[in-house]
Amino acid sequence: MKVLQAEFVTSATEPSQFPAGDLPEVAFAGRSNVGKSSLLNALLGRKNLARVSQTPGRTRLVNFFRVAVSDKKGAEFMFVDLPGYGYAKVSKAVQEQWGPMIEGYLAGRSALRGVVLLTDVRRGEQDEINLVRWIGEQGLGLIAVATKIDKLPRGQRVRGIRDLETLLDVPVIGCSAETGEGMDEVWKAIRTLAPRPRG
Ligand SMILES: Nc1nc2c(ncn2[C@@H]2O[C@H](COP(=O)(O)OP(=O)(O)O)[C@@H](O)[C@H]2O)c(=O)[nH]1
Ligand SMILES: [Mg+2]
Repeated sequence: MKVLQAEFVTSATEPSQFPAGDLPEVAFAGRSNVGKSSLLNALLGRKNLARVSQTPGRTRLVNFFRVAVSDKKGAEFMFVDLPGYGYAKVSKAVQEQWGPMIEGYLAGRSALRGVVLLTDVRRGEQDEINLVRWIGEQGLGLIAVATKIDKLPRGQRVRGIRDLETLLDVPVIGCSAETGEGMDEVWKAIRTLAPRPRG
């Protein structure tokens, strides 16, 4: 499989600005700074299509990217980079505005097939446990990913991923946007997710 095309479509701060939704969508969700934009870039083989920020909590927009991959039939879909949650330095008012926006998108978007939920392999908290459950209840597919595994010494990675699987009670794919580890596995999961309507 090859990525034939990856292009930025639009940024939205509210649902009225979302694009038509005529392509199957895969959303990337997770705490601020967990590596959502980096994973998206790594999957697409692009350096800075989704902006990677040095300052956590910066992206307040829902960013849409049109993606085409080579396939027997050919396939097109939309990747959606969601604003991160849970960054303490962002004012409470802003956080309270984010939550409903993201929740509204995830709950109401009919083009949405599933969510890639990112958790730092060294963290994983109640927020992620709640999200896993909630995403399931929404009839959405879930791909749970442990990010930044390059930050763990090799000997601790399998254990780190297993611990996260135990915590979240779902299979977890270990990833590094830095080294490219796990990208094939995530792609495979996305490809099985994308054609299926939400149930
Ligand atoms: N070592 C390492 N750093 C990463 C990885 N993914 C992201 N980062 C770094 O983590 C920071 C936040 O990344 P970003 O993609 O902007 O996170 P986002 O806020 O979830 O979109 C940046 O400094 C990235 O360079 C990874 O797999 N390994
Ligand atoms: Mg980002």
